[in-house]
Amino acid sequence: MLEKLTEKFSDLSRQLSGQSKISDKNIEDAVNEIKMALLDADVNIRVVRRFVNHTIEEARGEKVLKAINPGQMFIKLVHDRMVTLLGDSKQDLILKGPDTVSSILFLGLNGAGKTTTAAKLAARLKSEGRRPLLVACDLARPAAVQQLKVLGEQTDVEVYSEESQNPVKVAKNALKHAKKFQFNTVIFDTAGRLQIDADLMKQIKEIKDAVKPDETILVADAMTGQSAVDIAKTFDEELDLSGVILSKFDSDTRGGAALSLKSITGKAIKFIGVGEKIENLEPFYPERIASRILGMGDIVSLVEKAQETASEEEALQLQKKMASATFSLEDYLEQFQRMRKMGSVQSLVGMLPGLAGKVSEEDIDENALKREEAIILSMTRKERQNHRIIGPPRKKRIALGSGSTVADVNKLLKNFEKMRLMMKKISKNKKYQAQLMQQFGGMS
Ligand SMILES: Nc1nc2c(ncn2[C@@H]2O[C@H](COP(=O)(O)OP(=O)(O)OP(=O)(O)O)[C@@H](O)[C@H]2O)c(=O)[nH]1
Ligand SMILES: [Mg+2]
Repeated sequence: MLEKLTEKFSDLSRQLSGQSKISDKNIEDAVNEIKMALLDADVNIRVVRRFVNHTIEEARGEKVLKAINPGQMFIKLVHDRMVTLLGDSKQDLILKGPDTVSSILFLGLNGAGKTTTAAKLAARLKSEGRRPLLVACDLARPAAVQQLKVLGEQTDVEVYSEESQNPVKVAKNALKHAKKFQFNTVIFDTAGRLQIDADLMKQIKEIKDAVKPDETILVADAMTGQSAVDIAKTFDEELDLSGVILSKFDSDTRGGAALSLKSITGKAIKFIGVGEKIENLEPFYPERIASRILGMGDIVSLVEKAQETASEEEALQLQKKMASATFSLEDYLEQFQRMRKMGSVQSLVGMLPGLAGKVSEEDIDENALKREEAIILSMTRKERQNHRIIGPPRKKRIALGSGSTVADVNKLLKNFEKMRLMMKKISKNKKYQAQLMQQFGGMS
């Protein structure tokens, strides 16, 4: 997913993050590289220009915090702009309450992934407690109804179909069926065409007028880059989309569609398809994608932390501690309690350069973190400040106090020790960051 784009941006972030001074010339060079990377990713040229201009402007106006080097600050700025490009925040489907029938109309070109995505979404909504009904309105392709039925069986979602050549009629009857049998979310799968044509538009308009959907969703193939955006624009002008699902995001190495779509069409990407399986549909989180692209979620949170919670002095001290391996369990505890306050489950580890993108929020086991916290809380202050004094009797006491085992305590101490060493090496030698963190990522 987005391998090519990520590779370029991660390289750039790595170069920049080591820079202690940022001059106009640096900025210009970096911005030029960003420009090339975005164009290479098939991002719309207007979007690229705007991105570049804004970044330069902001970089010059930015107040640099003492605790963060200017390179890191600049990356944060690029990250934020990228989040904006991707659509700011996650956008949910807007459906009615469970006692009323909501409807979702799927449309898009041939082979974009409508039918598969309809089934994926139905399965997802079902797991969230809604009662979905899939409707086969693609009567153009003989096998289409059958395809949906198979998917319906797989997901245990009922499929409404009729022996008819009139999709509008099928759609209307499906709504009646839904009311009668208490389905509350009706998803209409429609026929695609090889390209946008008047016939296709007319047919979908008729269906749309008949069902008055709560959501009109375009399914577009992410791999087609800018042409996915052009398609979205045309469909939106004709049919007023409420959102887009980018399918085949797993196979998209460049990311041009995702990065251009919001600015060009004003429509949000609500989900991404990340594989052929039913469960391969994910909400679209601009923040996570941007962090992944930059490979620098770490620096972003470091800067955010410095800006939002810790004072500049505190952050500086923390960095020094990391560098000299005097970072104690007490600091560790304080850090992740602070993170929790900020509503993020990302552990301190996730803040370290090179690990970003490798650890997603889903990977972090919240329970494991709570266990760790319980263990550290069972230590005395002295033990937290110097974990080396913790011998077998202390371990036993800590295990008892935290409802864990001596093995758990050992594991925590071992991991902490490794992390400290790693922090020291990393802070000293930025070149090896990625490499080291790779090892570290495989440790737990
Ligand atoms: N890798 C990957 N493949 C996908 C994804 N979504 C759909 N596909 C595949 O794309 C192909 C076309 O999917 P369909 O759901 O049949 O597409 P459609 O838009 O309904 O096609 P028509 O009904 O013919 O217009 C299938 O082989 C799917 O398995 C995705 O997110 N990732
Ligand atoms: Mg189909």
